[in-house]
Amino acid sequence: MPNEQENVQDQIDNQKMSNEINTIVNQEIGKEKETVINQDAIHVMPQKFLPSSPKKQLSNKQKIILGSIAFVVFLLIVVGSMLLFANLSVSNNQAKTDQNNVNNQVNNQAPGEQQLIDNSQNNSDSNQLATSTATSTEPIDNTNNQNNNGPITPPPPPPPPTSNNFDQDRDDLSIEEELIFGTNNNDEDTDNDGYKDGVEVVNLYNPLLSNQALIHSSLISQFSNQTVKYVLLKPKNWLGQAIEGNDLEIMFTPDSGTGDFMSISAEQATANQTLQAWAQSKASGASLSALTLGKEAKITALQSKTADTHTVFAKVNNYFIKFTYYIETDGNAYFASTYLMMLNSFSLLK
Ligand SMILES: [Ca+2]
Ligand SMILES: [Ca+2]
Ligand SMILES: [Ca+2]
Repeated sequence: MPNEQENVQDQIDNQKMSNEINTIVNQEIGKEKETVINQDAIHVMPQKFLPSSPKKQLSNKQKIILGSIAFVVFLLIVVGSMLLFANLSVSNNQAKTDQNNVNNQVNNQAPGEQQLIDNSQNNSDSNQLATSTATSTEPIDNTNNQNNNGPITPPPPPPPPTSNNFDQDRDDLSIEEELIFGTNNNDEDTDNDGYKDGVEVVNLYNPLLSNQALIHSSLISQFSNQTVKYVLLKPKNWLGQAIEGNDLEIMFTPDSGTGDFMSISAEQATANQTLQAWAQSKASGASLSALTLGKEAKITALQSKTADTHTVFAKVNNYFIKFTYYIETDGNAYFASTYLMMLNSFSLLK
C-alpha cells in the first residue's frame, strides 16, 4: 500500500511538474508568437485619419481671469479713443478761433489803413506821389485816408525794387525812364543840384540841368487835344495818337517793348451826372479818393483817383476824362514817374 501511495504521489508530482513545464513552454511560445505578430502588424495610420487630440478645457477660474483682462483692455481702448477725439475737437475749435480772430483783425482794419498798406506795396507810385507833393505847395487831400476808429498804424517801409536792374540808384526812375530823360542809371542826382532825378521829373524839372523846366528839355514834347482842349507833356519819342481817328480816345505808347501804355478817354459831360458818379461807374467798383490833376493848370473841379493812382478821373471843360496807366502783366510799373509827370503837366487849352 505504501508503495501504491508513493506511486500515486509521484504521478501527481510528475503531472504538476509537467503542467508547469507546459505552462512555461506555452508562455515562451506565446511571447514568440506575439513578437512575430507585432512585427507583421506594424501599420501607421495617416495623421489625417487620427482623431485630433482633445483641447484642453479651461477651468472656470481661468475663464474669469481671461474675461477680466479682455474687459480691462476694452475699457482702455474706449477711454483712449474718447480722449483722442476730445483733444482733436479742442484743437479744431482753437484753430477756428484763431482764424476768426485773424479775420476780425482784417475786417476791423480801417479802410484808410488798408489803403496805406496797398499803396506801400505798390512799387513806387505812392512814394513818388508823396515825394512830388513834398516839394509842391499844393497838398494832397488825404481826408479819405483818415481813420475815424483810431490811430492809423504807420505803413511799413517800402519794399525793395523787384530786381536790381529796375531802379538800382533808387532815384524813382526805372532804367527805361533813365533812358527817356537821358539821366545816369548809376547816379541818383545826375545834375548834382541836390534833387533826385525822379523827383525832378515828377515836378516838371529837367534832371539834366539845374533849375530848368522840363518843358525846355529836347527829350520832351507837348501833346495837345483840340477837341477836348487839353495839353500835357510826354516823352518826345512816345507816340500820342487818336484811336481810330476819334480825338476822344488818345493812346500814348512808349518806344520801349515793355508793353505798358497810357490812355486818355473823354466823354461828353451831362448836366444830370456828377464827375464822382461818372467816375464810380467807370472804376469797376474800385474805391476812389481825391487827387490834384494838372498842378500847372490849377484845375479846381473835383478829381479822383483809384487806390493805385493808375486811373484818374477829372472834369475838363465839358468833358469827363479818364486817364489810365496800363501796366503789362509782369506787374512792374516801368513808367510810374513818367505817368506822374504827365498828370502834373496836364493843363487846359485856352
Ligand atoms: Ca533810377
Ligand atoms: Ca539816375
Ligand atoms: Ca538833380
